[in-house]
Amino acid sequence: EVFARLREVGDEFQRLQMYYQFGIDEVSTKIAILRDEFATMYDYNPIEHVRSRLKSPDSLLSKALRQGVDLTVPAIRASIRDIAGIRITCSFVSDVYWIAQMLSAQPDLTVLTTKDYIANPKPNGYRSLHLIVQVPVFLSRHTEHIPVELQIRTIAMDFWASMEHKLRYKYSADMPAHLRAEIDDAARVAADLDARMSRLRDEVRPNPTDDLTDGAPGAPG
Ligand code: 0O2
Repeated sequence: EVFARLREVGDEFQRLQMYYQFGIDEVSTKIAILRDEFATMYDYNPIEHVRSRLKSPDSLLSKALRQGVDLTVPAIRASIRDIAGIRITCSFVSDVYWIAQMLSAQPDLTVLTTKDYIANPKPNGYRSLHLIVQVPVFLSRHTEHIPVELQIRTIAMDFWASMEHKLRYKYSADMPAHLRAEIDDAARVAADLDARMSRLRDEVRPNPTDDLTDGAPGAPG
């Protein structure tokens, strides 16, 4: 009896993983299309790297336990929105908003939440634009609506976040004060670098993505 139940749960989780991978595949294709179209039409690439990941069963389980979510597939699906994650890295801040706007405007994507940690950085200096978008995945017998977490950021934001993540992981709760101060300072330097790079780029040539996001909500001036 117990064995049969365990097997059932195992199968359910495997199916869950597959659906979320399909969600990643759908949104990744959209990103690749925008990237290729832009490279062809404007000889300009607003996207530097794209990386995707499916949350591992271990980290899914520990997040569910941490948040007091019932350990059932429906409860996990309803409460944990970053099972599928895609991180997009751009050169310039304006490109970050451009990608977000292009994806949000697609009729089959529904934006569930937006967290703009660029306009409002976290207290530790973390900057990034986070969107949870829901994409339909058409299967043989039914349609699944899959949430995908997008983290869109510049190279400088990404560099800072990966360093901060490593240090936080290494020191967990007791980060020495001088490291905390270094991280704060590095966040300021990264934000300054983004501002300088945007100014330099504007000198070289107007960015094609600027025209397309002119007057868009959330797009910087
Ligand atoms: P991992 O290992 O990267 O997946 P929650 O998703 O519930 O934890 P919240 O507030 O709903 O938290 O989500 P939020 O603030 O949008 O952030 C979720 C993800 O953003 C994190 O996932 C990190 O990847 C990244 N992030 C957020 N804040 C920071 C930060 O201060 N430093 C760094 N380096 N990354 C950050 P996970 O699941 O925490 O980690």
